[in-house]
Amino acid sequence: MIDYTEKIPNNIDLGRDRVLQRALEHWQPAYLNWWYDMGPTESHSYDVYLRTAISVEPDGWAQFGYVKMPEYRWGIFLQPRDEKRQVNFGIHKGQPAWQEVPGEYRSILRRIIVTQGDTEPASVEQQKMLGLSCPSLYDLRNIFQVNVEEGRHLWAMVYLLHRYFGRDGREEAESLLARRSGDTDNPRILGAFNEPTPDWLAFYMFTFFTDRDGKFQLCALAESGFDPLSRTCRFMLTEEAHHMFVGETGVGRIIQRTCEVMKENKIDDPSEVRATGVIDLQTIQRYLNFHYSVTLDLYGSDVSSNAANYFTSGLKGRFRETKLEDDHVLTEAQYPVSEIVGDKIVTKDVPALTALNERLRDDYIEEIKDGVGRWQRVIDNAGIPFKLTLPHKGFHRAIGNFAGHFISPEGQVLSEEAWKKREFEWLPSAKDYAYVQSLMSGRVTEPGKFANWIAPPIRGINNQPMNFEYVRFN
Ligand code: BYC
Repeated sequence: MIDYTEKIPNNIDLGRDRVLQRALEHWQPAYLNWWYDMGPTESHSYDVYLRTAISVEPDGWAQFGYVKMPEYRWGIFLQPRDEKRQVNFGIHKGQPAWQEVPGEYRSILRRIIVTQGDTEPASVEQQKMLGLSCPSLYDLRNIFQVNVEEGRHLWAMVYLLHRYFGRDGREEAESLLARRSGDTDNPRILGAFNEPTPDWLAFYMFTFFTDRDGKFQLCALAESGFDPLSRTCRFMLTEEAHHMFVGETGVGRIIQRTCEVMKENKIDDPSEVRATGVIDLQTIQRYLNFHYSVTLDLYGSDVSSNAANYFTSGLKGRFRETKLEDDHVLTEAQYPVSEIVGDKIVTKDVPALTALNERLRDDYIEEIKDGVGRWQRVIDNAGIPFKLTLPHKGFHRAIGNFAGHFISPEGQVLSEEAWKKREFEWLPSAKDYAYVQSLMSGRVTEPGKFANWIAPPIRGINNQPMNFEYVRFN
């Protein structure tokens, strides 16, 4: 059980490490200032029906109740230690898992933790304004839950920086509160975290596609030989599942509502569909293309010596590393990656060690396919002949072998001119964004009511009725 009477709730016996406790208590007000400044707009006095972790045990960690978000009990929770755990891959395979940072890997480990940590506040910043246009109290509560948990994930990484990296860790922790999503002078580290999330369709796409990158990266870090990182990520993963649920069901409910309206009115022309105040399936496809492609970039270059180093040193594993049946060293293995030769996409084998980013991206794509298949079923069940498709892996990429090339969603290599001509058949245009945002000009706050462009969920949060007052505005 977690003791919530402490200033910083934790299950790491923080009270016994005065230096660390003081450092974190010093960071805490800076974090709160950041939250007041960059957290959800106008939300500080709302009572929100949130879930809070009360223990790290798998079956009993969630407690629901009304909380004012600035009073949310952000804290430090690690999965319990397994004394027998080893480094399970790379050149240190078989050694006991590290409880302290191995000196020779200090700087790369810090870099991984900082990159991970940086995404968490970034996503809160990206979503800052969305509460003002929520489609229901249910959805408003869900975005707030996602936001406070991203805040906690920042705490998770800041704990590691403070506890294991001394002064430069403390400096990095401060920088995590100083960078800003989309800022020209001091942006967030990774590309997708500087893109705006301007509306709720973008938010649901983000939580479906980009939070799932979070899941896969956390799974890879949960395999780390640096045990505190592994234990932290394992607990973070339990929170991540809800974020992807919000994204998948959010997009699914938008699709469902569109299909209902198309059927009712016997229409399929996008402009007629728009005239009824819902989002046409073509626009949903363009948003999908955008969020999928910018998220694929988050896995880094297809061939990466950084990724090989992370693995060989035992710092970052593969997805489900310990379940894989091979030598976990990969000095001999090969892995296929794509590249462009002339006007063709060709596949060639490269040393598997250098292709670990690509491999994780491929694991991710498999899971994405299933989710998109579930959206497709909503359309099929309505009897509408429309196919949602995942664009080719090389479409609209800015990192890796496809960067600088112009690939169509079907996977043809085009000239820049030919691609640009069709860009807004494939990606949302300013007009698409303007239309989607025109539907979301105000918020729906009556309990049990939903905006016209989205279907209600199947059930409420924590089995509450649909007309439950998930947020009280005071
Ligand atoms: N944007 O060797 P490469 C989440 C840089 S999401 C900008 O391929 P590497 C969440 C790279 O830094 C998960 N720059 O890179 C989701 C490098 O720079 P230098 C976040 C990029 O290191 C929703 C250069 O390009 N966690 O949790 O193999 C809501 C060469 O690249 C990008 C992590 O990412 C980019 N997209 O791979 C909230 C895990 N990609 O050295 C939260 C930690 C690459 O030339 N991060 N670059 O200056 C990592 O493991 C790795 O840093 C990456 C990149 C997989 C991201």
